[in-house]
Parts: sequence; C-alpha cells; structure tokens
Amino acid sequence: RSQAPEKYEPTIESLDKHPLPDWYAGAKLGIFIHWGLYSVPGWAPLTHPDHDFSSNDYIKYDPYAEWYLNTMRVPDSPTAHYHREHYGDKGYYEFAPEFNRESRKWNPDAMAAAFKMAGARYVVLTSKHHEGFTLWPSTTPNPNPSLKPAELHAERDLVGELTKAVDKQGMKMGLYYSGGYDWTFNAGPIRIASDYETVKPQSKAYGDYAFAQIHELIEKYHPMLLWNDIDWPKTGRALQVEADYYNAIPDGVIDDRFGIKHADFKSPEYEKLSKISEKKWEECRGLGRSFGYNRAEGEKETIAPGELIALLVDIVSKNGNLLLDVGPEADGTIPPVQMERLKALGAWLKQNGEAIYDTTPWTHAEGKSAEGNEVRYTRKGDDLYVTVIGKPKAQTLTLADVPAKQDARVSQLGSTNTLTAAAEGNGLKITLPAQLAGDYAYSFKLAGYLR
Ligand code: FUL
Repeated sequence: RSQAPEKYEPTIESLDKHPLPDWYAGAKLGIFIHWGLYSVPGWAPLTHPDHDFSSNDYIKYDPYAEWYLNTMRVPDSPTAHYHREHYGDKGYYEFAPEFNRESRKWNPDAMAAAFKMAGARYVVLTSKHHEGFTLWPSTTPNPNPSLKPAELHAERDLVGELTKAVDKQGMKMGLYYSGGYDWTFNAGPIRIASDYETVKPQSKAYGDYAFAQIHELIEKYHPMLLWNDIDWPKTGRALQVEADYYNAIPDGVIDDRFGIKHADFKSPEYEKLSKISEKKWEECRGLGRSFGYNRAEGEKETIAPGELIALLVDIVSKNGNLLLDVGPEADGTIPPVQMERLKALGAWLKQNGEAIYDTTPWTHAEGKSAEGNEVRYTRKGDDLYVTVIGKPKAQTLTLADVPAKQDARVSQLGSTNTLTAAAEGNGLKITLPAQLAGDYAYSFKLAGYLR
C-alpha cells in the first residue's frame, strides 16, 4: 500500500501515489444505473447478443438502448425504423418533457433499498450520458443554440436525491460522466468504427464545459467513484481534474477511462478476465445486453440467476468487483426481470457473502474438483473459502489443489453443519452433508487453514 501524499499534483507520478481504498477493494458488488432521455423510448434491437464493438454492423444494430439517439440516425437501422413508426419525426430532445413528467413518480429511497437488498455496497449513476442531458440541475451553460435548458437538464435533482438515499442505506455513491462523447457538442452520428474517434468533441468550449461540470459534481455531491467514459477531452485538463478530485475526496476512486495513464481500477465491459489481475478491476455489464432500459428484452436476454452468481464469484476470485447495471424505465421502475435477479443475488449473498465481501484472491482463483465441479477460491486472514459453482455432482468434494492438512475445520456458510475433511493424496477431500443449504453456488469455509 502506498502512502497518500499530503496534496495531489496534476502529474501521473503524484496521482499514482493514491492508495486503493479498502472500502472499494472489499466492496465487490456495485449497481450501475443508466437512466436518461433514452429511457423514454427504451428500445434497441436484439440482433447482436455479443458485444463486438468495432464492426460497422454492430453500430447499426447497437444493442445498447442508451445509444438510441445515435442509432436512430444510422440510415436504415432498426432503431431508425422503430423511431419513425412510434414517434414519426419527433426530435430526440423532445423526450425531455416526458422524462421529467415520468421521473416525478420516482422514489429514490425505494430504489436505494432495492440495491441494498441485492447486496450492493455502492451505486454508480449516469450523471450525463453521451446524449448530453444531465440528471442534475447543472449551472454550466451549454452553448448549443438549438436546445432549451429544459431539454438539457432533469427537472428534479436526480443525482442529489439518489446520493442522499444511497448514503442513508450505508452504501457509497459514485457518478458516471461521459467526458468523451457529448452529442450536444458533436452530434455525429457514429456510423462506422472510424467515427468513434472523430465524434469526440475537442473544442476549447467543450473542454471548459466538461471541466466545469465535473467540478460541479465533485463539489456538490462528493462522489466516491469518478467513473468517466470514452476518454477526457484533450482541452479538459484530465490531470487537473483527477488531482482536484483526490484533494477533495481522498478516499474516492477513479476508473481507467480518462485516457491518461492513471487509474485506481481497470474497467472491462462485457468481458471477463481469465486469471487473477494484480491491478484492481471492475467488470461492468447490464443484466441483459444493454445498459439503458430496453423494453424488447425479457427473460431470455437477461442473465440467469445461477449464471449471475457464478459470474460474481468468478470475478471476485480474480481481484475484481462487479458493477452490475440496471436500466430503469423513465419513471424509475426497475424492470421486473431485472428485479428478480437482484433478489436472487441478494438472497445468495445473505447466505454466502462472507466468502465474497472483504476477501482477497488466494494463490490461484480457479479449480475443479475430482468429481467434476468448478470451484473458485477467496481468502480472508487465515481463512480459505471454496465456492462450488452449481450443485455438487457427488457427496464428496476432492480438491487436488488445496494442500492436505490434518484437522481441517470445514463448514458451509449459512448452515450449522460442520463437515468432515481428510487428506486425499496431496489434496483435500471434503464430505458434504446429504442436504446443502441454498442454491446456485455453495461456499465452504476452511477456518484457519492458511495459518
Ligand atoms: C460504454 C458506453 O458507450 C455505454 O453506453 C455504457 O455507458 C458503458 C458503460 O460504457 O462505453
């Protein structure tokens, strides 16, 4: 652990002295929220189940509903057709009155309670996505002459209200900000992969705007995560932003999407790591294929509870956190298929959370029992945790990669059973009870095993 400096300077060297805060390393689960004007139409095609960002066909059939404004302007895209059919020639920013009307119904305390129930320790909200609409009453003037203030900012202070509700639940609040794209400054559209770069506004006016807005966010809401996206404008003084942020919130964390060489964590998207990463990382993905609300998604497009739990266990064993995204409807309702997943995850964590929260990776993450079960390892102090993915295939669990030890004290989390274990060759063989508590994945504690 590095020693935090007295004051951070706008240099990579100084920023790199920022120690990774324990709260973030131990949190393991955060909830991401993509909420904005795109939540009103709430639609994207289901053509591409995977996320092969660089193909031009992917851009035309983008499964990300929060990209609606872009995709509707790609000629002949399904989103262009959908928009024409449902809204005629209505302009995208004309969704603002409906968004404002609908979001009046939103109950921030109920939303925060749902995330707490799911077992999350932090929340990250899109304060401004690529569309440029802000979820707080920003005081930084937007020079776009074709948009009225009411089309640029939410009527309620959604950022402030959620921050309060999340704090009350004892979770940490973070903010996403799209520094790289702002379609009120450079409207694009992005049609082919080479447009990804050229549609980033780099004017002095935009750099100043982004700089002022992120300082508003820092000063007003004290976000514990500063989650920028798509790089920071070259004119926006990224190093200064990060130094100012740490000086205001020394215990906060910064992602790796500012386009500079400093980050508290890496942020793979719909992409798992295959082994333990020394650098802290955080996987982000939607419960379905999109971050923003997509009304076309249902049961089939949404990750199954067992897969979701296996994903979390896998990520944590490799030094990651999971930033799991929900896409609320315009009125703040979390779609029922997504809510069900949050409940399943919460119930599982209630039973098995000891093997997840505040753990660190062991010497290796993955293993397979002789009986054919996938397992993942974590540790805390002297205790080793083994989590079996899926139902055990036999009444024993033989782990060749857990060094044999006499008098192993093995128990299943969330049950009062003490299990027996014995050396088996160089490994360990655990005998399981006839009935295991719980579902989907089963965590076992080997107390004091690493002493
Ligand atoms: C991406 C964005 O383009 C997506 O819309 C989403 O916000 C994701 C977290 O980052 O790069």
